[in-house]
Amino acid sequence: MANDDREDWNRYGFSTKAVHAGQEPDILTGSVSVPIYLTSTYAQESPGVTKGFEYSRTGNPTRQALERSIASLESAKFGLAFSSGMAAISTIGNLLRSGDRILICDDTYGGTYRVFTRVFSKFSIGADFVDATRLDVLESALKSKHYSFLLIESPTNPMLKVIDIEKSCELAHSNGSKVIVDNTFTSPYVSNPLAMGADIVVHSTTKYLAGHSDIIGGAVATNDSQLHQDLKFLQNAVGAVPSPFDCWLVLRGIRTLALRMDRHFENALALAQFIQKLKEEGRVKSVNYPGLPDSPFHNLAAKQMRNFGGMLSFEMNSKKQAVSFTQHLKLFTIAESLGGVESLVELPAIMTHASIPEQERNAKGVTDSLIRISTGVEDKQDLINDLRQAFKAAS
Ligand code: P1T
Repeated sequence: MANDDREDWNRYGFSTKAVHAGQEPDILTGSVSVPIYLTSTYAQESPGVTKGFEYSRTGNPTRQALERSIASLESAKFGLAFSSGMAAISTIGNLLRSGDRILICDDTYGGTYRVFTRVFSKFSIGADFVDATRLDVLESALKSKHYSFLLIESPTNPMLKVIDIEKSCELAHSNGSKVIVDNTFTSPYVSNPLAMGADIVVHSTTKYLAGHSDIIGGAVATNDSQLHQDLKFLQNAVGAVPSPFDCWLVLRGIRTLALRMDRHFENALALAQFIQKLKEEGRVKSVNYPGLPDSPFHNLAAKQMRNFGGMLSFEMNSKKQAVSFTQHLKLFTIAESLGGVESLVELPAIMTHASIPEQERNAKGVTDSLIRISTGVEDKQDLINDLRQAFKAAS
């Protein structure tokens, strides 16, 4: 199919959309892989007469393909791509004016906490944090002040708490706030927040969407044409856009997203069950994974997620033991980030969430002995064996 032939991909299943939407054969050459348009500018027939593109910060055909793909995966009318997840979040933050406030779920990526408490705060934009897993607490926070936006992650990073997206959206909307859902941890295969009432979905495409730990990128999707116009204006005005090559890498990753997410889940569940047994033996303090039947978030997760995802965290008995455990792992790389084909392990208190003051971290359960795992797509028995030997060596 030629790429000006706008097929309505929404009639198809997720995997079909992931392979085809935005990635139709090139209309000029038939190229089956989306061409990488490495150009900053475009020849104009006469001043102001273009073929739809004038300058690559404003628009680029490879980026446009990615934006169409992301929109289709989130069943959204509009998609926009950015140079990082933080660039996408910061561009959304630029919708706020001095004096406005944003309410954010209290267990959130450290960079999101940092940009609102240390950057947007300089422009008198207020940020408050709330345990949005508790709807009564969320409701009274929403009523206490006017918030332009509620920003939530579900499951949260790194405690894997699940927030009721549909009910949060109802509460926010009835109190005059719009809802942004950071869908990075699940990917659009596992959860579609716009269908649950969210106004904006944001992604760090660095993670599951690209899937191979080789780029930094971000994306936004919405059905609201005013929000889309405002964000598109900011995308060009602020200029935090991805390179065409990075867009192409995300497009390539997206084609196998469904396959990878099924395997990430299968492996994460096996690891969580293994760690749960260690907890029963008293060798681990707690394990956070919504796929475990005794997780307090299990029923809600089963209702609003296609599967329980590839992320889990657990608390060991001491920081020393936690550090030693990570050092003894052979297949899990000690590294920040998540969502790649390879398994990663990290200590949020020292690594991804170090920007959150210690007292606040501890109050959220992000203690020095908390370990977070991003489960890769390796053979699950090899991963379990690796955990077993590292636990033994660290105890
Ligand atoms: O790293 P970047 O592409 O800018 O994305 C930021 C971001 C946004 N939202 C969530 C939920 C995230 O987890 C991240 C980045 N997170 C990590 C690097 C991490 O290891 O948790």
